[in-house]
Amino acid sequence: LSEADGNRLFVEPNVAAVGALANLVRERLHGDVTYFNRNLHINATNVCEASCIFCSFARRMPDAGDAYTMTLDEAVGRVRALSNTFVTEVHIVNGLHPDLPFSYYTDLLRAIKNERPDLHIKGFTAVEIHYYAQKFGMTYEEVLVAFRDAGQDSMPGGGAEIFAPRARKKLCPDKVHTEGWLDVHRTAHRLGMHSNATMLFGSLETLEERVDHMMRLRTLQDETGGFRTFIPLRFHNEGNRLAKLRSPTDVDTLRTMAVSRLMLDNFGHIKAYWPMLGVQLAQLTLSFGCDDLDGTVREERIYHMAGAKTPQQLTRSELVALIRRAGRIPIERDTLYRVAAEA
Ligand code: V47
Repeated sequence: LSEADGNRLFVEPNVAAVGALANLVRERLHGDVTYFNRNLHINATNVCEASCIFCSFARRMPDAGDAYTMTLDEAVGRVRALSNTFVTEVHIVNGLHPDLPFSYYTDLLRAIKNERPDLHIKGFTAVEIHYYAQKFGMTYEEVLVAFRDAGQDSMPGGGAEIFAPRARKKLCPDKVHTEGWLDVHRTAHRLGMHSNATMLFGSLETLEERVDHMMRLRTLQDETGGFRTFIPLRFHNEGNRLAKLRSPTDVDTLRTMAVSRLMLDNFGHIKAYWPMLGVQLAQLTLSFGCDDLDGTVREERIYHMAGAKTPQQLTRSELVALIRRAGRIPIERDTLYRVAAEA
């Protein structure tokens, strides 16, 4: 599909038809299968130098009342607490802390691997990699190789926001620019690492800028083939400087999922990240192009601080039941979509 086709899909009045087209592609690729995993999230610090106007999680100053930075022991304690629990993945995303040494991150990776060698570490967004490269005078490759050697297995898709310069300048003026974000992922793919990509939708971007975002990802994926999953992230408006904007409607959300599935023909998976959607809407997305619900999650901070009313975690049996109720077949996967256990 061309960029013009993408724009047309966003304004086509018959949203059900757009959804049906996306469902066709989704079922061609995955049949009724819907993936989920058992994972945990660690946000080791909320101290962040960046001033993204949509963010409710970051604290600019390390001494702000509710700023926190976990000690290595505290962070590893999150993993240790699950030593008798089946989990396959830890998702690590942190603020851009101005004072932590490079060794904080490599020690964190090593300590988690040491505690649970079987756990896949999907950690550090392109924004973080770019920040450390600048701060410590390293190339993207040097940071990624050091992290990989310390235990990083793949990269999450965060920090992409909206690539179009007009919107990006407003949303996140002082974090990695579009070319940098793409180049970190290009480098990771070259080193043999897989990664995901996100899009923050429904704040102040235009519909054309959403399509532009997808086109840029599709082009890089044609070049490298290293992306696993695309995750459209629905904007939440509480506790940030965009509080006067409404969050996107459910219909807009379903349409955005569907257009993503249709435009990103070279992405294997479209993920409906349930903590930001709510369970019922997440179920509906499974007929609008999505084939993955992420995981059990446990303790999510970024969305809950922005007003998400979803639970902090879902159990495996809750995930299985909600996928079955949506008429799909649940498959528990690992991060790389290998079957971890059949539900
Ligand atoms: O990059 C921050 C987003 C992202 C808000 O790779 C917001 O599997 C909406 O990237 N409203 C981080 N969104 C989370 C993320 C992610 C999540 C789940 C799975 C994966 C994966 C990646 O959260 C940020 C930003 O785009 N975000 N604040 C907000 N108020």
